[in-house]
Amino acid sequence: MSIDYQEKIPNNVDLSEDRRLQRALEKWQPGYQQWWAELGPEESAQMDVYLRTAISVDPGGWANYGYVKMPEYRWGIFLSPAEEGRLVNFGAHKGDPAWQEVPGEYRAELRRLIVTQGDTEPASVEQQRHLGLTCPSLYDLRNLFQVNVEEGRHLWAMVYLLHAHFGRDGREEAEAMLERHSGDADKPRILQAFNEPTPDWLSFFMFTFFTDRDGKYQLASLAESGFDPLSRTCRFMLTEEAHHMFVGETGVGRVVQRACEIMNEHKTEDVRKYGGIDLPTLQKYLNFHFSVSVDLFGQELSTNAANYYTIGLKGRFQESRIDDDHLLGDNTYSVAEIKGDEVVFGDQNALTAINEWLRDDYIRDCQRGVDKWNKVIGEAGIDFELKIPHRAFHRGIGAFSEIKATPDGKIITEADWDHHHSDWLPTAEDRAYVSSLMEAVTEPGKVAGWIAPPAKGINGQPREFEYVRFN
Ligand code: BYC
Repeated sequence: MSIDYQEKIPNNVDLSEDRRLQRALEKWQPGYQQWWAELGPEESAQMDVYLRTAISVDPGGWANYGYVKMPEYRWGIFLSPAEEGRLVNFGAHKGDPAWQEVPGEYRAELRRLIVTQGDTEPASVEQQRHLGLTCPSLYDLRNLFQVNVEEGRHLWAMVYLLHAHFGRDGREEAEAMLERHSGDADKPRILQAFNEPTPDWLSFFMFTFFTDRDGKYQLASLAESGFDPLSRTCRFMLTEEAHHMFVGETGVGRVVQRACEIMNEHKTEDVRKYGGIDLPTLQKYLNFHFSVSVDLFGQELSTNAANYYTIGLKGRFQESRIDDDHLLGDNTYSVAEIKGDEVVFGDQNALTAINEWLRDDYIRDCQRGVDKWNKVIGEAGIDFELKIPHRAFHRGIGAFSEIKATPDGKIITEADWDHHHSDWLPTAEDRAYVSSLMEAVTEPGKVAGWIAPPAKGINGQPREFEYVRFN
């Protein structure tokens, strides 16, 4: 399925056959471009960036690499190929043909899911807009920009659904995507993690590891949707998302590696003295980004989530691979809750526990990445283990937002929390230290002293390739 690049809006949905829709999207396009110019990557308009662009949605061979000025990036609408005879595969409509149009009775729920998903995409671009000025290498700068243009495209993906399937209120929602802004006092982004600043590159790598991974799990659940256009859109988005998590995993991995090198070279734990980021500081950043990201799965017990499932709009991760009836009427699921001053697990109705189920899948996936970082530490012969904090730690959503807990999951008093939280979360001083390391390194092949060089270049290019030209 090739993509039509002759069109003003590249697409593989035969946009030119639907003049009204095409005109509506072409009307939205200048607002998007203006938003990119104002709130996209700072001072980047003149740069030539070695980016990949989708040229087809077929597996393998979809990406084309070349220099692009970001304002000229060909943002467009790409859906994975339709699966003939696809059925709704869970909930009350299980076995019905998947919907090609919005089922009228579920319009509000569907719109809400699409708007929440869409809102995160431009939010992340806004959060990361200053980072280019302090890139640790051209390789990293290019990766940041690749992530940014793809998040921009993910906004297009959701705006297309709103325009194509929700009429006037869809168009209004599409406008509102460009009116809310990350951290804005009056019109903030919808989910809290997307209102937190991403002030430095360590935060960026943690964000792409932990928060983009929430994106993976949410998109995978929406890819199961009985609403076929949403499913197809999300399936293609997932192929792009994989690179973002690669950036996070290898980014943090390289910071870990550099810390270990400094420790071994100088036989010291005082990594900061030699311009690195010490492992305890990495642990604090990890604690912060993990806890903010697990909030994104919603409440442990959610009637919203049960409803989305029952009406066939949002499934579980890899729904069809799960061996059960895909209705979940009588099933139970083990959910963490507070009993007295302890966190215990108890069986709950599986339908209302869908958010927690997805959170569990997510936590297991995070652990796999953290294990890789620990392998780097182990291989350096250093006795230290990075740990994912307990799900009760530092929560803003759900049952645990009512209490204070240690990273091990022990419930503590407010006074104990006040006394200890600076041991667990980055302090102003930690952030100031990390921020003091952020200075742009823009000579091809050179890398800042706080991070190890990447294992290899992009698309078979050498590490010293000029991934960004400043002009
Ligand atoms: N912040 O019943 P509950 C990505 C609200 S990231 C603020 O548990 P539900 C990306 C909730 O709205 C993926 N409010 O909620 C990553 C509800 O409000 P009402 C984004 C929150 O609906 C990196 C109330 O609390 N995609 O793609 O089951 C870079 C009760 O909660 C939050 C999606 O999120 C929160 N964290 O679950 C770029 C998928 N959590 O009804 C991109 C679509 C809950 O009382 N969204 N609330 O007014 C959803 O599926 C659901 O909205 C959620 C929440 C899973 C987020």
